[in-house]
Amino acid sequence: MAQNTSPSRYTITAALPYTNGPIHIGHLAGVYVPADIYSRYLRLKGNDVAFVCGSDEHGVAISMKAKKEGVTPKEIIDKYHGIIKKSFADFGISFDNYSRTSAQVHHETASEFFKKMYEQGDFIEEETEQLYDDEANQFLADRFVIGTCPRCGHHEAYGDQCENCGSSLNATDLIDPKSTITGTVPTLKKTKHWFLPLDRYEGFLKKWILEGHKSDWKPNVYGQCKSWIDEGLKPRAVTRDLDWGIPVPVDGGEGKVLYVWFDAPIGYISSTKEWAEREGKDWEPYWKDQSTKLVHFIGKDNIVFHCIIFPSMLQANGDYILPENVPANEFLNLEGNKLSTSKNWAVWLHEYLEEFPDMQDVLRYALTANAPETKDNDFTWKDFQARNNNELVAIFGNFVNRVAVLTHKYYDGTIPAPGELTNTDKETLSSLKSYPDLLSNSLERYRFREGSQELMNLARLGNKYLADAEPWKLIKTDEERVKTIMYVALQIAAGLAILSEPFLPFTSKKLKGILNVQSGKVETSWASVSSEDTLLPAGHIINKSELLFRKIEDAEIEHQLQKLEDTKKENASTTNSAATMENKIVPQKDTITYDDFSKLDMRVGTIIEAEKMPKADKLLVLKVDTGLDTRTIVSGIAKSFKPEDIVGKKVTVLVNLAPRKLRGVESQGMILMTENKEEKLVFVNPDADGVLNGEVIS
Ligand code: B3M
Ligand code: ZN
Repeated sequence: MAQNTSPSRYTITAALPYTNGPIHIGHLAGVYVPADIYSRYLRLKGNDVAFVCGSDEHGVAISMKAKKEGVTPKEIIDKYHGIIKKSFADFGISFDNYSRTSAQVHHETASEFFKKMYEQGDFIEEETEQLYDDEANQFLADRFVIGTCPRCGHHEAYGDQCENCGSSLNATDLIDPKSTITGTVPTLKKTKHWFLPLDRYEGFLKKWILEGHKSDWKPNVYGQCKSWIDEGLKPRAVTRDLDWGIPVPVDGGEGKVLYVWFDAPIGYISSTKEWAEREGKDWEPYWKDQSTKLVHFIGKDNIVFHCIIFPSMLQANGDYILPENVPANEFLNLEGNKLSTSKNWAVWLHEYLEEFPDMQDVLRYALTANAPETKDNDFTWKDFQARNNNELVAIFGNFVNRVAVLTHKYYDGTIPAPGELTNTDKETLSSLKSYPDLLSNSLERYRFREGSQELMNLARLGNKYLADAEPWKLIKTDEERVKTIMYVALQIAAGLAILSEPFLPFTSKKLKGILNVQSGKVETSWASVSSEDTLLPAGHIINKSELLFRKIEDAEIEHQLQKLEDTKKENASTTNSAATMENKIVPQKDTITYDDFSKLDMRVGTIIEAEKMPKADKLLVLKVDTGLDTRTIVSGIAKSFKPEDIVGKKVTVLVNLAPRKLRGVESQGMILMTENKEEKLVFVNPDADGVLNGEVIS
């Protein structure tokens, strides 16, 4: 299990966030905290690490946001680049470089990359028909078209996806498409694009992923890759008709830009270049030396881009390395619901820090301890409070505080020389020495959650050691023994200071300050914790204790839950008023008395026969068993139901409506209907099985 590998060169990337909004706990938990833990850990082990990221500033998401806010895309990216970059710094995400895809170095790098592939004949060119807005004089990217979903009939499906039924669509499939820019009906216009023929890379991908990474990639990642490859890969367009992005740098590319998913991953390379330039290093070994380990940290929705498309691009280009691993996470939910920027269902990092100042590590810890590594997971404020109060405060903080306070109380802060070690002392110290390997074992397998629990186990070891030894009692009877106990406890505290750094960087720094082991003073590498030499020698003087963590009160948690409740209410009222505005909700009618109501005789019935009314496309003639009798009812539901589908359905019937003739057939009652969210008619259905026909509805 010991990972005594010699230092290596690593290029660690974290997905480039879109600059169309601030970032929230989902981003942190899924990508940036694990990437940061991993990078910090690798550095502590003496590896050569380039941990790079940057803002993803192209693509339709940005132009849409700009249109919505009535500003330029540049204003949008500048605003959110600033906010996002600050959040990362505030939470201690230790990027070696945080760049942006609007940077010149990136435009150049991405253009060169495209040009090289173009010249090598790696693309196919194809003319296709795309939707065009004649009034706005532009082609319509998928998200700029809405229309009716051909699968489910939802009226507001986007050109690339229907959010109602989840189907992925082509803009040209939409029924009654409309441009969201001008509201006009788009026309079809021919346009030329460059495609990356992914089918050419099938053999390479099969060998590299399906044969090469079956056992070391996470099952969710491997599984997604496998199903993409098994389905057969098709050419993907890598250019778009848009005015925001990196201009297509070849003949015929005027007015077109690189597809955002073509340029964004190249952003990792540009960010590395920017960093190397600043540090006086050579960027190339980080991307081209076969011994370099490239690891991409991403969320599960980005798997295909990082495991199939970008590697094919790297492979085509020629001399790049491929990722060694892509430890994608699943999604984090918040209090049982999907995180959503548009619904404001999120804990925004900048807001969190206003309410829990200086408590970055608590969030980092809670998100890691509950990370969505193997399945989607739920963040709850109660769990956050429990992780803090029961683990960070009660175990980690309590232990460290006792050690520091007692060392000052008994020895004015000087570490005492130990006497003879008991078996328990020896076992405790040897257990401490096993922690670097234990943690490495978790971290090298990208099990950050498990790692965070191992770290807490080390704090538990210390806490239990002190609680069992009770130096505060023993000091009255056996001062010599207390020296040994405190000596042992201090070593554990030092071990915690070092090993907690990847997980809790702010706490680690504070604790190193308390123990007076800031860099250079004593050895604080990962390996030092398991070495034969003691971490804190007798005679070393420590500083005064400071509290590492504070308890979180119930009222604080209730306040957060209340905020979420308010969000829910706001969302409900905006959807309601939006629906009323679109005339979906009919205004309430005049008040009636109970007597008026009680005149309605509504019963449960069953449709026993149904047929189309000849020459009427809206009407069905039904025979309904009402429990009282079997009667004929003519119902205007033919557009929503086929006769054969509704025989046997339980329905609600207004039985004492005065009979009237419709197309010569007497209708003796009325079936109650409503509309579902696709504006399709549905029965008002007595849903209890076994309700008898004729049962009165009240
Ligand atoms: N910006 C998508 C996302 O934020 C995209 C990632 C790019 S990584 C090269 O999910
Ligand atoms: Zn649909």
